[in-house]
Amino acid sequence: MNPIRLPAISPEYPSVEQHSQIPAIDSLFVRHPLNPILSRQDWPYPVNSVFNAGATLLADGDTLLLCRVEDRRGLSHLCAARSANGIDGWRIDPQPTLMANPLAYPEEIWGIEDPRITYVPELEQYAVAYTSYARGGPGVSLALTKDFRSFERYGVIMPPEDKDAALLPRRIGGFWALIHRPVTSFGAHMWISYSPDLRHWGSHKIMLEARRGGWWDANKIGLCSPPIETEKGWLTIYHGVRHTASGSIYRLGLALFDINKPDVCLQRGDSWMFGPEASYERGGDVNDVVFPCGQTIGADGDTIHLYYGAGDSCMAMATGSVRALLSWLDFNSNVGDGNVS
Ligand code: BMA
Repeated sequence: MNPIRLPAISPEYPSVEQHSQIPAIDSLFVRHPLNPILSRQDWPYPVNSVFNAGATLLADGDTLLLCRVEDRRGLSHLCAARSANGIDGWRIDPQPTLMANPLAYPEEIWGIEDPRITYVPELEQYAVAYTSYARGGPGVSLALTKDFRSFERYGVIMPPEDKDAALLPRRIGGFWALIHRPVTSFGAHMWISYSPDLRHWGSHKIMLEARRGGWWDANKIGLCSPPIETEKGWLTIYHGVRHTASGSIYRLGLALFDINKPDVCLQRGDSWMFGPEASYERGGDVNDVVFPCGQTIGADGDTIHLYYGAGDSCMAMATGSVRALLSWLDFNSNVGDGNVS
């Protein structure tokens, strides 16, 4: 029998002096006082809920949220909201921006969900990776757009069961790279796949595994917002799901991947660093869910505006710092033992 390996607390437990420099876990992301920033009451047409929006900064400086909007049949479409400050004064498209089109795309018969937006300089377009939902389960679809008014649809690029996908903003070793979360008999883990043309995908590699047992990310994990490119690597926020007697809890963790080999995990936080606490996160159509699909980075290159769906009902925002997240990871990650599950 193999010896039992206990997860270490930290590679080197910090000294008292170092301790004062470690960002406190509860201050890594600070909720905006105006939360929730968007909900169904704001919508120009009748809907059930507004959540899990992709986010980006537009060329004119506006923040765009491409929201998942669930109608009162229970089916979702995407609708754009634009704001000068990313907090209020939202201008919401008067009609759905991107609707499921099941005649042309039967994989969308039960709607489209959870978009992640990546601006791709080489294409001078935004790539929107979203979940398309049909009888076979959820799959990953892709569309390109210049303006969030017209879209070039690529259809399903990863068959069911797969979701939580985002494109990296540039080629890696000459190939486009897509992070996604297939579910296999082996579990619900994060994978990365490569393509020469955004249509044909291969060289699939596992990036990060769900842990097991009592861990907060024991039952499923998936990418949240698209990774942030930093000089230390791809800084990546992911969600972890823990099943409990009263349902699932969706919380957020942090990992850092090699800039040239994004399937190589350099650091992974042991603890979750943001979880459902506010009333709009603890109660909703689905309780105890924080689910970011996008962020914008401030003009200082450091401030993160993390946009997240709360309780599958509304949109909220929390502010963080790239530097603080990287520094927290330095003291709170264990790649070797962090994968002990
Ligand atoms: C996931 C996705 C998300 C949703 C979350 C919590 O599987 O379907 O859209 O927010 O569950 O219900």
